[in-house]
Amino acid sequence: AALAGVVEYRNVTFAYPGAESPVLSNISFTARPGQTIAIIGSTGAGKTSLLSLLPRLYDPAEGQVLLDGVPVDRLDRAEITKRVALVPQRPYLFSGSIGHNLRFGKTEATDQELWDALRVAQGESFVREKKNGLDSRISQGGTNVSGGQRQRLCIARALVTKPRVYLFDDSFSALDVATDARLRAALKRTTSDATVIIVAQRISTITEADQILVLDNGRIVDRGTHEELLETSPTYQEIVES
Ligand code: TTP
Ligand code: MG
Repeated sequence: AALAGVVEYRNVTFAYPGAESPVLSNISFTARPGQTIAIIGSTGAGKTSLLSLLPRLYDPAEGQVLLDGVPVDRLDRAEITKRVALVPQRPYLFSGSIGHNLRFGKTEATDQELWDALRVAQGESFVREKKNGLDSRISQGGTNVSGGQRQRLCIARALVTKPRVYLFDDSFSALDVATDARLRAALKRTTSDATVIIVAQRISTITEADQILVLDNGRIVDRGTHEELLETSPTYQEIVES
């Protein structure tokens, strides 16, 4: 199918403009519809940089990033945006109503679609509790919502666009463990045929991933399921124990 959502990184090496050494070296992996791929690694390992190449915030120096078999530099940016939703590590809310913020990627979304997305993102109750619901105002930069509420609104915003591929950059870290678990269970149900790539800090967020990539200093040093990595990966064991 033309809009399947298969993501492939093929021998990708990337350095920021003007930097001497690459932040990503020889990255290869494939993420298919229905799969959850998790990326874990210490701060500065290159997780955010890795995600940024799919929506073409940057282009790699070597290798290729492909979406449904097509190198992304041959796709129109608008086309990528339609298929790929990135929830950034520091998600941005702008001054305006909650509804306005949730419709950022899809202006024609109905209120019902917004509530459906909020329900999955575990954001329904705090928005319902507000006197003006979806019309409640967010202040510039989202300073009048908590970090966890902001993360949930930005996850809902991604859900509204109904993409084929979700990129979550540390999107669950400001949530308590129980909310994190509920949110991911709901996500799994609604995005069961999408491709999901999750960058996470907490091991509990990713134990059920189909594949975990252990990133260290810009390289994938180990890969496997949680159980496999517990057996085989000293780097993973260190993260688990930390
Ligand atoms: P990141 O890709 O931001 O590392 P990370 O996402 O794994 O870290 P964290 O867990 O803290 O979110 O950075 C990798 C390297 O790239 C790091 O040395 C900083 C550098 N970098 C830039 O030079 N410019 C950028 O815009 C970014 C995002 C990172
Ligand atoms: Mg990061």
